[in-house]
Amino acid sequence: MELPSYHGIIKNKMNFNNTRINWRSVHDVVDGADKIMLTTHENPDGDGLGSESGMYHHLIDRTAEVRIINYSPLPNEFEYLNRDNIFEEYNKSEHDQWIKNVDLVIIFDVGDYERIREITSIIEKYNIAVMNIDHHPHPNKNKFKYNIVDLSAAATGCMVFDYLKVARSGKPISKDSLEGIYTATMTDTGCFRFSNTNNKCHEIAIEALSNGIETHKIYQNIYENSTKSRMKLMGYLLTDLNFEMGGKFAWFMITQEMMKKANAVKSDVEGFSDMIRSIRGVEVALMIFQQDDTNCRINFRSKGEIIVNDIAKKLGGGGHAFAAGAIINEALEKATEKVVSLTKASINNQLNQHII
Ligand SMILES: [Mn+2]
Repeated sequence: MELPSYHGIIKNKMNFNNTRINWRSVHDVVDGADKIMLTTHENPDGDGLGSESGMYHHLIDRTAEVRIINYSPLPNEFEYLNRDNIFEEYNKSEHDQWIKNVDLVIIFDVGDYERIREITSIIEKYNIAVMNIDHHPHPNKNKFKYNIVDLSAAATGCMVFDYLKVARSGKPISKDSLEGIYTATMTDTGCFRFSNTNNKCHEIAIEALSNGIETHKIYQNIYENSTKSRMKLMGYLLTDLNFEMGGKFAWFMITQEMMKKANAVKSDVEGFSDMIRSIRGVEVALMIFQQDDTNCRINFRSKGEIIVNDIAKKLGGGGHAFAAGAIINEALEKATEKVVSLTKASINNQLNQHII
């Protein structure tokens, strides 16, 4: 049954699904838990990791047991958030024993619940209460006991900031927490450049700087840490860029062969679609990444005129209006054909509507 659209607390299911969030009620739930696990999606980004770290450093002083357990390992560029070795990579035999007695799992920035991968099995097996804190759209009918969604938040980290303002009732947010929250905000706004950047993002930046956080070092850790392989790969894709629709639509492929030639790994692929979107005249950038012979990951970035998440949704994925993605279970050629023609049709459609 679909829940009514006014949300709030419905029976014992909390559902702030893009409605005004009562952080006090959220706090009551979190504060009532003695054993909390924090997690985020596979291939985690600065927002997921920063949100976890922001929340962790708050909870560690007040919750009996709290751990961050992620499906994927911590990417190198975020190692600075891991001074206290707070990030653990999920391992069934090592973690399930602990997870099964957890009171509350908080998932950050997940977009789609399935993106915590295998961790869903243990959660469901022991029927553990899950809180979703996210700025991606979720249906009202979802697997979360507590669904806390704010689509207007530039980053999930901004929601953690909101939460801590209430949860700490006036006590300042710690420097360690702010480092995570700043990381989340900076990365999800493309360093305060994207259209989602709002006052709160800059308030977070001010608070981080006031607390002595060296924001330029965070930037350097994440963005001036490119591997040589990544640069090589960039060279390959730049020589093979495709422009369509008078240059409004740019797309490129990353094949397994290119990966091999560049000696690149998965994490080297991040950020390319943002880069291609930055080209003058390009409204939509699309990456098609051949993960293996039967499987491609696609990634859309839009400058803000063209909505791209409905194309991603059609292909079984999702995301934000202007930044979305999907996995297509097809070989590269077929996947490319499909996604390029769908995207062209969608852009055409939207441009025609704009004219009228
Ligand atoms: Mn995010």
